[in-house]
Amino acid sequence: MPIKIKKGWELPEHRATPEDIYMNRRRFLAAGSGLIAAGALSACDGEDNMIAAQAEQSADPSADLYPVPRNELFTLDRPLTAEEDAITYNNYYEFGSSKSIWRKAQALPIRPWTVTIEGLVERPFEIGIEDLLARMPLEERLYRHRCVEAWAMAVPWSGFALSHLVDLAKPLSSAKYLRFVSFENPEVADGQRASWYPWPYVEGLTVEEARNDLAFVVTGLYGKPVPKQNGAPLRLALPWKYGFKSAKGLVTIEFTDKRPLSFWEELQGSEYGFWANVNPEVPHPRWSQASERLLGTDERVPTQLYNGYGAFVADLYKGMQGERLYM
Ligand SMILES: Nc1nc2c(c(=O)[nH]1)N[C@H]1C(S)=C(S)[C@@H](COP(=O)(O)O)O[C@H]1N2
Ligand SMILES: [Mo]
Repeated sequence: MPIKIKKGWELPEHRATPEDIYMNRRRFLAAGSGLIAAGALSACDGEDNMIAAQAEQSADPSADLYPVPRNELFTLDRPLTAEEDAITYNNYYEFGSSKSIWRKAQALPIRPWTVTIEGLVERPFEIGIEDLLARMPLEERLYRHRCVEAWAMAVPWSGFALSHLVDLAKPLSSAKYLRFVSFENPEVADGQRASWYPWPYVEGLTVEEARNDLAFVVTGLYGKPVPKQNGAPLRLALPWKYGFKSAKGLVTIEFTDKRPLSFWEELQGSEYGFWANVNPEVPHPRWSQASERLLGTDERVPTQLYNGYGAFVADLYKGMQGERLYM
């Protein structure tokens, strides 16, 4: 790695708690009293943007699909994170390296949105987001989320099991991996004008991981379409892995026989690998992974192996001693 690039998540993350979460709180609550207020409050401060963001969410053509039935198989060991925290504290480097990108993310056009399925499949195809939503069995799941930076949340995602999308894609038996590619649009995403990042954002899974019950494609959050800052219209939720694996704003899924090189692995392979399974006993080279900070309350709780999801996924990694499974 010739150059060492400072990433947001290299900063001590307690310093990154954005004051604006608290500053936005009052107006956020006011927004609940009716979107009619949005017009009346159009003076240009950030708090009004929150109202605008919520208006966009309810203008989302998929809004009528939500809420969807909850799958009770997935339970939590902690309270849900407050919605306002989960949707105003984000990682989305396309829009910058700070946690406060939710305003900027509103610039991303999410309709029309086409997903391309390509590579080692019976027949490559493109599918529009509306069509995809209509074909997939939508459900809600309460999942924990553990960022490699050691903050964590617990949220109700809506979406569908990734295995359904794998079935739709009909991969050939030669396909061993899925390569997920996020949108590329530097005109609206100014983080993508920074040329030292290997855009677009790429992530990967084995086909076996993608077929695991836990692997989830997200289309909604808190019973509504997923906000742009959280990855609309389509992102992953892989709760046993560090958060960077759960790529947002997906436009392409390629089936391949080569292990994909992910965005962070390409930037800093000594610190961010392919497997990235959560393990409190394997520290990041520059910080401990033993505990995590809950968004909103700032409570510190112990981190669990596979983020507590070992019963679902531990078998995937049996007998893989040679691999760097936990970073
Ligand atoms: N395309 C894209 N996907 C991404 C990221 C990103 O920068 N770009 N950040 C990742 C990281 S590090 C985390 S922790 C989660 C954050 O998801 P959230 O903002 O919904 O909590 O998104 C992941 N997906
Ligand atoms: Mo993360």
